Amino acid sequence: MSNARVLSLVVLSLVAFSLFGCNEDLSQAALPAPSPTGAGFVSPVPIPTAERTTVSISSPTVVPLPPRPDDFGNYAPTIVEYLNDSKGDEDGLRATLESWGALRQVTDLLRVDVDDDGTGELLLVIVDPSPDYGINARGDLLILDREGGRFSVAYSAAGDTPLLDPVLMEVDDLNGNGHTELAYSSTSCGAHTCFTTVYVVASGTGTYEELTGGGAEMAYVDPGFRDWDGDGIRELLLYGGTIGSVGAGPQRARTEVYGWDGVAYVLVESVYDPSNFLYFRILDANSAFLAGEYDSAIVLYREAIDDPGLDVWMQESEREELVAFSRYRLSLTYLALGQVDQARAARDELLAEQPDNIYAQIVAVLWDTYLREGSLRTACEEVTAFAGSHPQATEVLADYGYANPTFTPEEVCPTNMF
Ligand SMILES: [Ca+2]
Ligand SMILES: [Ca+2]
Ligand SMILES: [Ca+2]
Repeated sequence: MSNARVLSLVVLSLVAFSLFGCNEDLSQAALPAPSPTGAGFVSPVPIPTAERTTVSISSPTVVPLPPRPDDFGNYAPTIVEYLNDSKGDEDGLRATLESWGALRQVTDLLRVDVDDDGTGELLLVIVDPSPDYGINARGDLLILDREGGRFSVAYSAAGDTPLLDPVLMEVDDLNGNGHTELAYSSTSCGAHTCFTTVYVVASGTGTYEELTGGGAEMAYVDPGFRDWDGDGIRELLLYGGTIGSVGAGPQRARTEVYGWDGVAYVLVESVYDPSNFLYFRILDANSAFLAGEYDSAIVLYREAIDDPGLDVWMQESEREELVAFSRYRLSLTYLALGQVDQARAARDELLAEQPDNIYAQIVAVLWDTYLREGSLRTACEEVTAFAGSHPQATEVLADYGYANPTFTPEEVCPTNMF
């Protein structure tokens, strides 16, 4: 078991102890975070903290606790000044921040070695307690380092712009490169939806470089680190993504997996929860088609056509439109595979079953051009031109809410596939 893991057990015990009310000071400090994403990974977190109680910087000097500055931008300088005046009085700092209302969790003030130099830094997650901000509490994550006997801000997550609703997630070697990283999140809420952004920062190298390219964001997310692919190194997983508004359209939750590529955390996989909406069967078929996975696309288009148990979003007329689109796409996909007989059968099925649908005209344009020119690319260009002058062609997939993709004439027959 790694040192960090041992230490994480200490803090878990500490938090559990406070939650059971056995320690008055800690239970008072463990204030509930006013975060709408409070479920899940918010607290407790696996953070090595034992140094907080085992390492003493020096003999503190008793100085008066500073009053809360009016401007949140002055919190950090005031904290640094207090630490220098008091010669590093951590208990006094905790009392100060609690008196300000700036600490939401007992684990929001830690002594932990984030830069791997063998000495603990002070890690603070603070918020502006102004009730004006509510769930969008303005805050910061600070690393205060001490060199030459003086404290200074080694890292500020907020920088010039306050970090909304900050939550510390991890202090650990997350990517297995032998150096410690910090992971934290920030959540901001609009009228309908809260978005959480997760940041990973290389702290053990001392550079405090952000490793996710500006943050990994998702709506209503439950973020955490877990070994997704079984290689022994944890990935960043964001699960959620649904938006709290009817206008958003039909939705399905998804898991986004951010993996370490040796330089940064990059999105390596996006996996949707199963959904019984016909619309999503079409989207999955379209994705398979665009990926050149024609066999999968055929299976999915066929399901969309043949399975009456798939749900429509608003009205039954969607089924008519989406089935016609699927029959057209089935014919196109078989053509892409060079399976002309099956392609013709799909075309004939559409012409026979839904002769009045716009996609009966589109499949006719496709085939007329294909047989005349012998080029699927040219046929696709003709379809694109036709779709550009017939809005019904794109309306079938364009009206599923703002959480879902648009659909353009160029997407009716993706010419660049051929
Ligand atoms: Ca250190
Ligand atoms: Ca690392
Ligand atoms: Ca892994």
